[in-house]
Amino acid sequence: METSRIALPIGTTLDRFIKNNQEQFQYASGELSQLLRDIALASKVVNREINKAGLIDIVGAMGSQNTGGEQQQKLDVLANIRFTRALTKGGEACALISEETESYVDLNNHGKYVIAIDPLDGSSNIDVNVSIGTIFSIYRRKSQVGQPISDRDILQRGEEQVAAGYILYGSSTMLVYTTGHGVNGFTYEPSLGEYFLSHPDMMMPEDGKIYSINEGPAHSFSEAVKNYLKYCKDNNYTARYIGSLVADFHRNLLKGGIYIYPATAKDVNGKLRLMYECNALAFIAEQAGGSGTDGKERILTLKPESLHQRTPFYVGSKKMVEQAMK
Ligand code: AHM
Ligand code: MG
Repeated sequence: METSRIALPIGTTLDRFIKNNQEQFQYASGELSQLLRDIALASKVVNREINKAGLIDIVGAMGSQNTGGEQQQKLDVLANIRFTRALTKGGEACALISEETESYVDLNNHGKYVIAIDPLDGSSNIDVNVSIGTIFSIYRRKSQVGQPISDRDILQRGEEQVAAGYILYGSSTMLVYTTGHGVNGFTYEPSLGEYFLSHPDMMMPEDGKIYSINEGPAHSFSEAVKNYLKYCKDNNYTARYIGSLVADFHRNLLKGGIYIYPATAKDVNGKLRLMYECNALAFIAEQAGGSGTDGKERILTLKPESLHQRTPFYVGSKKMVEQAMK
């Protein structure tokens, strides 16, 4: 059932905002709201740890690798533990898909939701005090509660997300999320330990002039991508690339822009993961008037075949993505 958006003033706490908007959600029984609160709580703990990163022994590599063969940072592992713990205690989720674990983790089999999360994205930026983020997608489980979890629950298309969001640990910490009724951003006030509504009803400019891409491997991009980059330069666009997906996406959401991680000769499906990086951001982009594609198809209609599947990713202002696709 579609209900109209309830406008709340800037400064409204996240808790109140979630509660007041609960009836927009078709299964409004309070569990999704609780899940969002659990994620927000874990993000506060992670935020606290990130802020102490230089002082205690939590910077640097673990000496282990994640499922994609990338070096795990100590904070990657810590953040994964914090989110897993919060979601386990909360009891609303039956399964957790994480960048940091090979297969999904069973949580409470009576939970109605499946969560996909990148607990700490851009973690190679931790040691150098550059913004990093958490990305999450929430799905309704398909099987009956109490039944065994199956691929049907886990490998859902992005268009089946019931909520998605990210936390940006930047010059201030922000939580941005959607439940399919627009996008709202909340800024964390550390002395009060609360998120407050600071960016209501976020809309991405329809067009922009910022392009964000790691051009290092440009020699191995397709001719189409090379042509688009030439177009950006010929039109005096501005290049901005932080190397933290959440931070690059957030800037483009506010200012208008396109983020591209294309296929390369080394990574034929690109680098980013469909289930816990691209789906959430594509959903947010669309809710804010932008779009997200793999170069051929809308990200949200791609059918995941495996948990850690990668995909090329073009996301941002609608007209810029359209131009890139030309
Ligand atoms: P991660 O999940 O291992 O942190 O990798 C994802 C990150 C994104 O945040 C960022 O946009 C991208 O990798 C940067 O990759 P590159 O260094 O190849 O430009
Ligand atoms: Mg990541």
